[in-house]
Parts: sequence; structure tokens; C-alpha cells
Amino acid sequence: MKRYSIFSLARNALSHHEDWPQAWRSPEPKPAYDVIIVGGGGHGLATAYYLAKEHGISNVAVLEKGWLGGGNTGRNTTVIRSNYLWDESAHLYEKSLQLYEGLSQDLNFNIMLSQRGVVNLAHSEHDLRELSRRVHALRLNGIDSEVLSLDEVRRLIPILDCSPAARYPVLGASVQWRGGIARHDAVAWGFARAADARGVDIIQNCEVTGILRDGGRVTGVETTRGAIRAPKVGCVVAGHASVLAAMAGLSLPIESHPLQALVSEPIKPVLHTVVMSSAVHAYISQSDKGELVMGAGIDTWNSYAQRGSLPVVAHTVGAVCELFPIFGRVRMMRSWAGIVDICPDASPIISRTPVEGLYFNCGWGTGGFKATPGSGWVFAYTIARDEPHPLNAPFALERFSTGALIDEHGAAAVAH
Ligand code: FAD
Ligand code: PYC
Repeated sequence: MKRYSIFSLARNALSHHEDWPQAWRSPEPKPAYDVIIVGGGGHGLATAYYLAKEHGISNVAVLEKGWLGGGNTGRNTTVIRSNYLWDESAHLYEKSLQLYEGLSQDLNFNIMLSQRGVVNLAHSEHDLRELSRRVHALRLNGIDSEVLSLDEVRRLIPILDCSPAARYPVLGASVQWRGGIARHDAVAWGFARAADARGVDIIQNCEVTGILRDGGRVTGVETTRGAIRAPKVGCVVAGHASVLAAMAGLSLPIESHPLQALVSEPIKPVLHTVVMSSAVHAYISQSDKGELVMGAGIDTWNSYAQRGSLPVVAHTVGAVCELFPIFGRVRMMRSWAGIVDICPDASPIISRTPVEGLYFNCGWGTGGFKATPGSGWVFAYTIARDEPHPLNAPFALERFSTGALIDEHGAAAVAH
């Protein structure tokens, strides 16, 4: 076993980080692969990793037009939970949460999972009824969830304004203790490193500009670095799924919107759980660095520009200060946006398509970070076997013609 002494720590601190091994290679694209994954966010990298690990398919390329995790993976507010209402979603997100719970060990990379609990505040009798309905549904699915009384909320979050004089007084809450946050970059990097170690080629700065087909079957992709052939192509390009689909002559039931988030200057630890309120329309957690990480609902217009608008930021800061007047004196540091693809039922699409060998994993809207490992796991299964796993069968494209929609607008809550 390698031993680390105070001397080796000091030597590494002064080494200017030289001679570190590369976390993953940067290979030239080969002319052909068994599978091409378009999109080097968490979901695409997880798919490649599980293709290699679970299905022995490692002749795989992940093609990313920018840098790994530069899309929504690196822009999200890192909330993880599995408290979805309907059985189909609860099972899928719970699979993901369980994978998260073992992910640092599996990838041998610290993803900084912090299961600090996710609290959803109730501000009316209606909220209370909705929250307890969800808690009961979750418990029937074996997922941890409980209702908190106002006193319990007060004890858990002493800095929350629980006064009856508040515009939306807090009446209680629900909590999922196993929920929390994880480090978003580490999730992408951990999957990248582990996929690379299993032989997957990760190719950055390689934009897919066309989907090559012969008759009704996919044969590869056109890219800014030339054509690359493959009998199977999986598209995992959150925010740009419709753009990729159009390259194959497909139209998806998706709308693309900016979603914003913002962080404050770092302050001492004061907030130990994730807090969400649909009524004031904001959510907040405190990062390990001390920054307050907060977020908003989507900007109402469609856009592919990864920036938001001042009114949404102003609304969110106002809402957070209503819940936590103590934060009124904290200075904001920066805000940003990502583009989220939203389906009419606020549930994702993980599916084969009418083009043979072409698969789509998209429509995670405002809530796909929590699904990263689970999504990759079921998508790898779907691509490897050319059939859905029972966990993602309900999320196929066919639901938009059969009408078997899975309405999770309530679970997406604040961010919608
Ligand atoms: P991405 O990380 O966006 O990866 C897709 C990749 O595809 C990108 O890197 C992009 O560059 C690439 N790409 C696109 N087009 C092409 C092309 N033509 N060729 C090659 N590559 C291409 N979810 C939660 O669960 N919890 C949260 O707290 C949360 N907060 C959020 C806050 C914000 C502000 C935003 C924007 C989103 C939030 N989400 C959250 C949603 C979550 O971020 C996404 O659902 C999830 O990260 C999607 O992961 P992905 O790997 O599919 O997408
Ligand atoms: O899905 O939990 C979530 C979430 C929080 C913020 C944005 N999405």
C-alpha cells in the first residue's frame, strides 16, 4: 500500500501539479466504432461507462462539441433526490440515487455526495395535502420520505423565517433524508476517467453536424472532424435534442428553455439541508465552499442562448430573502443559465427511434442531474440490447401516441 507522509503532502503542494497522469486520453477519432455517443455531459459519459462495464462494449466513442460537462452538467445546482410521484419515475430516479450512493467507490473518484436531506416547504393546506400524498406514494414504493411538522422544520432550519406574519407562512414540510447534493464536475470527470480506463475514446471539440443513414438505418455521423461510422448512435445532448433529431428527419415533443441559477459569496456554514419552496418559487443549498447556490424557474421563452434574464434573478433573490431574511446582506457573485429540453409531461425520453440503430436520451428538463447514473445505466442497456430495460420502457417515445404520459410537473416543482 502506498503511504502518504506529511513530506509527500508538502512535496505535492509545492510541485506545481507537474507530472500528474492524464485523467483520460485525447485520441484522434477512429473511422468506425461499435457505438457512438453524441454528447459528453454526465449522461453521455455514464452511458459509455456502463456500455463498457455492464455489456462489454468498449469500442465506443463519446463525441463532445465543446468540453466535458460544459453543458448542463457543469451548470446545474446539483440537487439529488428520488421523490417523484408516479411509480415509473420513482423507480427510475431511485435506481439512480442507489447508483449515486455507491458511485465514488465504483468509479474510484470522489463525487462528494452529501446526503444532507431535501426539504420541500408547505405554505398552505393544499401544499400540505400534496406533500403528504407524495410522501405516502413514495413510501409505498419503499423510498424514504416523511412529513415534518412546523416545529420540526424550525428545529431543522433555525434561520428559516417561520413567522405567521410571512407573506407565505410555513406550515410544515416533507423531507427525503437520502437526498442532497454531489459535485457536478466530479460526476462528469469520474465517469470520463472510468470509461476511458475501459477503452472508450472521449473526443472533445468534435461537433456532430449530421446523422448518416442508409434507408431506415443509421450508419454513423458527420462531424467537424470528418465522418465516423457506427451501426448504433445514442444522442444525449440535453438542450439540443431537437436539433440532433432534425438531422435524422425526426421531430421530438420538446421545448427548449433557459434555466438560470446563481451563487453568492462564500459564507460560514449556516444551511445544512437543501430547501425548496414552490410557493415563493425558489430553492437553495449551501455548497461545501460556503456559497449559497440558488435557482429559479425556467425563462418562459424558447432559446438556445446559455444566458438568462435579470427579472428572473431579481425574483429568485427576492424569494430567497423572503424565506431567509438573514441572507438580505449577502452579496451575489454570479449567475448563469443552461438550456433545458422539456417534454409536455415533464418526464424524459429514453428510447429507440423510428430510425434503426438511433437512440435518444433527452427531455430531462430541469431535473436530470440526479438521474445521471441511472439514465446512463438504462440507456446503455437499451443500446446494447436494442430494447428498453423495464425501468425505462415507460419513457419511450410511444407514450406520446398512446397517451400514457407520466405527469411529473409537481416533482419538477420549483424549477418549472
Ligand atoms: P449536458 O451536460 O448538457 O450534456 C450534453 C452535451 O451535449 C453538452 O456538453 C453539449 O455540448 C453536447 N452537444 C450538444 N450538441 C452537440 C453536437 N451536435 N455534437 C456534439 N456534442 C453536442 N438537475 C437536477 O437533477 N438537479 C438540479 O439541481 C438541477 N439544477 C439545474 C440548474 C440549472 C441552472 C440547469 C440549467 C439545469 C439543472 N438541472 C438539475 C438539470 C440537469 O443539469 C440536466 O438535466 C443534466 O445535467 C443533463 O445532463 P446531460 O449529460 O444530458 O446534458
Ligand atoms: O430537480 O431537484 C431538482 C432541481 C433542483 C433545481 C433544479 N432542479
